Amino acid sequence: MAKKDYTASNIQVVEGLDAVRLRPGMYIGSTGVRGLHHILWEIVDNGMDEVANGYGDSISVTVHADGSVSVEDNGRGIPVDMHPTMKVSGVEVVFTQLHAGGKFDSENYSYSGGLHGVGASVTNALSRWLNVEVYKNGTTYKIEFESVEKDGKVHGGLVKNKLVDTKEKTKKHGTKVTFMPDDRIFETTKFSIDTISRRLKELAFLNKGAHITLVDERTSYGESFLKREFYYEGGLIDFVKDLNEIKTPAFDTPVYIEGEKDNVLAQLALQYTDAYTENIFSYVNNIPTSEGGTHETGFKIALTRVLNDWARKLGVLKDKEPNLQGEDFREGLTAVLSVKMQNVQFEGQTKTKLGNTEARLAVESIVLSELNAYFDKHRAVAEIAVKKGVLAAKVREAARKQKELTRAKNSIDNFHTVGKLKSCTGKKPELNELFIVEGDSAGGTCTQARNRSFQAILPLRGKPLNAEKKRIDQVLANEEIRTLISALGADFGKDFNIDDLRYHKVVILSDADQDGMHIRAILLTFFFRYMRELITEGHVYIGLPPLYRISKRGQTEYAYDDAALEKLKKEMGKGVEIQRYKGLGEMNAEQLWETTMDPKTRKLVRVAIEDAAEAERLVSTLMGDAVEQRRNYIIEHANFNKEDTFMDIVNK
Ligand code: TTJ
Repeated sequence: MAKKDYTASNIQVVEGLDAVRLRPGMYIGSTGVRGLHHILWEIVDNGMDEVANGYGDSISVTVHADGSVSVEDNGRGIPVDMHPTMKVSGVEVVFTQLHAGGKFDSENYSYSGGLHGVGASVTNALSRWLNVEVYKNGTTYKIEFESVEKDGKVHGGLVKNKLVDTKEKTKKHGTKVTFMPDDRIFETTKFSIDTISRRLKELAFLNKGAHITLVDERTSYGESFLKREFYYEGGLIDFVKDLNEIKTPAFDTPVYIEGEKDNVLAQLALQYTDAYTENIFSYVNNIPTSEGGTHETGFKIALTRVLNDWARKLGVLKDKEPNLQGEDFREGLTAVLSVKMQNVQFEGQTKTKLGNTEARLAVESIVLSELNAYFDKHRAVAEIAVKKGVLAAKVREAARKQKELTRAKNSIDNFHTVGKLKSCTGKKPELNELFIVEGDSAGGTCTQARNRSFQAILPLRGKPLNAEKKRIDQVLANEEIRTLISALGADFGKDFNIDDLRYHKVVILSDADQDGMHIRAILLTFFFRYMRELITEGHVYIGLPPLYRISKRGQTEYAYDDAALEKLKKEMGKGVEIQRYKGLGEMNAEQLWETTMDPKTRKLVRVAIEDAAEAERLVSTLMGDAVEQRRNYIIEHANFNKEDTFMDIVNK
């Protein structure tokens, strides 16, 4: 950063931001990669807000070669004039006052609420340096902040330069913020292009017409840097189409409605597909609300009412028949709900659940009237939706009967697992591990190899069925699946209760071949669809058996991939004997314990879902009908073991 303007008169120590540096976790959750991206979202969201409010139409994010990032919008520019009570410029207030948000309300020069998070000052506090350029009134203004180290400590927070009129004339208008995340705070300061891309794409869907650009100057192809552009004319309609890309929609164009009530603006796009699950993605002020909340509740209530009314209007439901349940109208539904409002209150474990009661009332009323109006114009769509609901209700009834039947047969809860599950002796679920093993023979070896005080083995015979392609009653009819459900002890679907889980580590152990990969994908799909928390709470793991055994005169090593094999070959020199394992079955109990089951030496991959929309797409791709896409996907991501949005490798 340029230091030329520093003189005693125009530098000043920023106080108050020390609190953020002292306890970063309190403000951004963590100092890992998530926290790192959080300080970027803080800036991006502010620029995006300006665009979303119609004061600009583009925003660009550039990751520079030195690891810093710039975010630029073409909005009005943060105010540069003196704040009436704080006696410093608006820009300074935004970047130095905690809880000041990132924007001002232009009318009364008060902070505008509505944006999530903690404000741009937190990004400033957690950066080595940050500078802001404001283009306004034909002039470029600039202010720079820097953290200064003294005796190994960051001295008094940040040092800032005065806001200066650079005397540079410009026709531009807007705000550009560049910052370097502080490597003394973050475990990593490397921004992920995939993570940024995903968020910018989502923002482009949520704000139709916005031009969003991402440039990565760390990656170049010949002369040009990596560049991605996101722009969707259709907004939420395009979003739903994208989510359903590889599914089979029940009608061509997604339903789209919008409306405003009591200062709550709601936009909604939806489309049914032939899938059996419901996929609702909701947002408040562009922030994903993955735990749902009042706006989602309002939408669901209204959808159920409108469709029940139409079911009667169209004669699909007779007068004396009872109303259908909400869930019946959400089978195979893909919907995106985006709400914009003031004074947002977030609740829930991860603060991603909207709590404002007024949002429920407003969304309910908007959806009631607008969806009715839409169906008046598109009766065929109403009819498809209603008929799907009726079918879903029938299936639900069949599943209930099937479940009761199963329960009756299972008067002892463990009926299905007797003779199959080799349970462990330990009684503490936190310590217990369940290995789901492909095939009876590998299951037998695992049973010999295991430490029975905490490791249980469940061999699966043949392939369990693909949960993605089956209705719930068919899923339940499958013996292998029922065995699995009763072994885990926590029920499934709506009744799934993670507190009853008998094993806190559930390890899928299958061969490193096509078949093994398929079984793994099928099990993951089942968990994703019917026990999602098992994945989101981090209980699901994939065991990594070694691919090679390399031995030489009494010394034995294992390699888990080809690179490791090459390395070992070099290290061990000539005269080594290499055995390639084609499956778990080729290992004896001792080898299996040592390489795959012993917590001290084994490798496990924890299955993680970073992003719900991405995971949804991934699972549909892998397990749905779109054979071509699936093949491509499997080739691209051939081993599930690579670090990727779905998985995250842990060694334990
Ligand atoms: C507020 O009302 C007067 C005119 O300017 C409005 C404002 O604050 N605009 C604004 C802020 N546009 N862009 C920002 C902004 C952009 C980035 C990239 C980062 C931050 C913290 C704010």
